[in-house]
Amino acid sequence: MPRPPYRRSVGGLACLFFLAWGCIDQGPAGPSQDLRTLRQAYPPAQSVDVHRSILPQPDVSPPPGASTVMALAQGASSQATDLILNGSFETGGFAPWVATVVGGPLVPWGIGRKGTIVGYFSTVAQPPHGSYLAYNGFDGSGPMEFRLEQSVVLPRAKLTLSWKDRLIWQWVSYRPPSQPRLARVELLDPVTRQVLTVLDEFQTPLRPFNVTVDTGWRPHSVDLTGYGGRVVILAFRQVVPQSYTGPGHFELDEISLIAEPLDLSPPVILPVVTGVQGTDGWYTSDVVVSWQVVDPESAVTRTVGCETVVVAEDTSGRVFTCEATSEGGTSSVSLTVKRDASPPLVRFSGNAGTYDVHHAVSIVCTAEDTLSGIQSLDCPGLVAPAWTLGLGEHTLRGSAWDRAGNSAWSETSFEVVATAPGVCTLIQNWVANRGVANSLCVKLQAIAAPQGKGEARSSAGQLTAFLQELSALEGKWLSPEQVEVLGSFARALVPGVRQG
Ligand SMILES: [Ca+2]
Ligand SMILES: [Ca+2]
Ligand SMILES: [Ca+2]
Repeated sequence: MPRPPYRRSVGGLACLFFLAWGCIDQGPAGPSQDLRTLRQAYPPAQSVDVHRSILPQPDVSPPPGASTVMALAQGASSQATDLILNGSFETGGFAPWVATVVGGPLVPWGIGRKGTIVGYFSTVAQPPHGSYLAYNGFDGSGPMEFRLEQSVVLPRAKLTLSWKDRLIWQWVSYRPPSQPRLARVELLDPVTRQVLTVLDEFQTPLRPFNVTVDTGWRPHSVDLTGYGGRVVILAFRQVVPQSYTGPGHFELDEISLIAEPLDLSPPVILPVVTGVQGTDGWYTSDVVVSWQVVDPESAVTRTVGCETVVVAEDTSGRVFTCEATSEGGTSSVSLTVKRDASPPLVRFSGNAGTYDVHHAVSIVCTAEDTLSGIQSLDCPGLVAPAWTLGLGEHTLRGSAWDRAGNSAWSETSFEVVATAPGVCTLIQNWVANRGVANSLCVKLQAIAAPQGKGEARSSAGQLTAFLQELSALEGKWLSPEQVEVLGSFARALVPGVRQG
C-alpha cells in the first residue's frame, strides 16, 4: 500500500467525534492543511468541464400531462409532509443524519456554507437550496466508503424521494483506475441492514485522465410509495475502491421525502356536449363533444378518447367514450350522440293538375324521414268529385314533423274546369231520362261553341234556354242543388267567361 500523500484530518474542532469507521467533520469548512498537502500530491487540476459530452444527463423534463397534474394536485399539496429531517442541512450540521466514513478520506464529510471554499478542487459552495450543503472528498486511502443515513418511518401514502447531488473528479494518468467509484442511494432494512433496493447508482467512467469532470447539480426523484407502511434507512453511499487514483469531490443537498395522501378515487369525467337540442334526445345541429377530466388528488396520467370531436353528419347514434387514469384508478364515461338535422320530406301524389267537373279528384299526401322518423303529419290529402270543389284553382298544403323536431311543409295545386262534354256527363249521370239529358247536352254544346253571326248573342240565348229547361226539371229529375250547380257550370261555358 503506497504511503498516503496527505495527512488525515483527525482531531481539531472540525472533527467532532469518532466512530469506529472514521471521522465526522461537523460544520462549515474551508481550505485546510489537508488541502495544501493534497495539492502537493496531485498536480493542479486541468479544469475542463467535459461532463456534458461524456456523462449521461439527468432527464428533468416533466412527464406528459404534468402541467395538468400540477394544477389538479394543488388541492392536495397542503397535506404534503416532508419526512426527512434536516434534508437541506440548514441547521449547519448533520444531525439527525448519521455520517460515517470507512477508510482514510482526503476530505471527510463536511457541511459547506454558501460562498466558502470546500474540498480539493477549491469548489465554492453553491447550495441549490438554502445556505448549506453536505460534501466529502470522494478519494483517499481506499478502499473507502462514505455513508450518510437517516431512519424514516414511511406511512401508507404517496411517497416521493428527491435530492440533488454533484460529483467532481479527476483521474491521474500516473495512477490510472481499474474500477469506477460509485455514488449510490439505497434503502436498508433497519434491523438487518440488508439492502432493500438501490434507488440510484452513478459510476464514474474510467476516462479521461488529468481532466476535471464536473457533473453539475443533478436532480433526482424516486417514487417510494411501494414501501409505505415500513421503517427504512435511507443511505447515501460513496464508494472509492482504489487508493489515490485522483482527487474527487461529492456534494449533496435538498433531500426530501414528501408524503401525500394516496389517491383512492379515479378521475371524474364530465362530458360537455354543445349543439341545438331537438326532441327525444336528438340534436338538430352540429354537435361538439368535449370532456372535462378532473382529479384533485393526483395526476391524470393517461386519457383515451377524450379529445374534442365535432359531429357534423347525421347519425342514428354515435358512441363516444372517454377513459382517464390517475393513481386512484381508471374511470370511463360513454355517451351517445344522435344527430338529425334533416327535415322530413312531404309529398303529394295523384295530382292530375286539371280536372273536368265530372272527374274524381284523388290526391294523397305522404311524408317520410329516413333518420328519426315521422312524429306527426298534418296533410289530409283530398278524395272528392271535382264538381263538389267548385271551378277554379285549388291548393292543398301539408306539413310534417320528425321525432327530432325538424319540420317541413309542401303544397300542390290543381284546377277544376267545366267543359260541355264534362257537364253533359254529369247531367247524364244525374238525369235517368235519356231524352231529357240529351236535350240539355245539345244546349250545352251550343253555349260552348255558338255558330254563325252574333255568336255572343247566340251563346247567351242558348244559356237562357238551358237555364229555363233546367228550372223545369227541379223537383223531378234534379234537386235544387244540382240545378244550381249545373247552372253555374253552364254560365262558365259562355265564351269569354272566366271559370272559377
Ligand atoms: Ca441546503
Ligand atoms: Ca382521485
Ligand atoms: Ca329527419
